[in-house]
Amino acid sequence: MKRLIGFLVVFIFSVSSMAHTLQGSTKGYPKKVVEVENLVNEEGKPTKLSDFKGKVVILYFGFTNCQHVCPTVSASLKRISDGLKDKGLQDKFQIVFITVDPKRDTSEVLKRYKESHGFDTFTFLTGREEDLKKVWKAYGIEVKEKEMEMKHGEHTMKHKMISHTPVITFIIDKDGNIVEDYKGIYLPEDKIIQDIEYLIKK
Ligand SMILES: [Cu+2]
Repeated sequence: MKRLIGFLVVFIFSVSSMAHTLQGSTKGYPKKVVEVENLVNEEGKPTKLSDFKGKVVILYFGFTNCQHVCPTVSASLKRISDGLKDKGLQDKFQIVFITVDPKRDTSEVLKRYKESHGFDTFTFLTGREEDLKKVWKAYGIEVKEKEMEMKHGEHTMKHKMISHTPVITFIIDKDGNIVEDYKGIYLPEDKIIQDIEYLIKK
């Protein structure tokens, strides 16, 4: 009887740890990540995605001057980060932001951005436009720059607007495979926390 109970406990435990299904879009995954070349982080230190091997990585693209989309995603990821920290998993994951605006998002700007928002579990990557273009393309991120005329009183000023589509957040497992993505601005935070906790413990 004892052996049977022991067996059942092990059985139920292994079934329950296997039972989690990733809740994002898994079509076309798992897929090995495309490595980034010649990028630096907010400290100006050369950084590659493989530096985070052994951790679950949340990868997304944006720019610090973005008015609506990126701040919404970043705030969501910060709450996800806090949720994972509450579970004691602060050393097991890494959030990676890659800029789509290398002209303005220098390491110094990114460092200030990181510190002023308390994004301590984030790293912010930038580099030369020619290197970033390859990365955007590999991840299907379309970046467009357009000039917009805006009226300020009697003056008309030209503003550079960057638009980036689609908004996509990639989840990368400990071995460097993209296993799923979440599209759109409003991330299902609880689901992502569950997915990442599962991938960390897997
Ligand atoms: Cu944005």
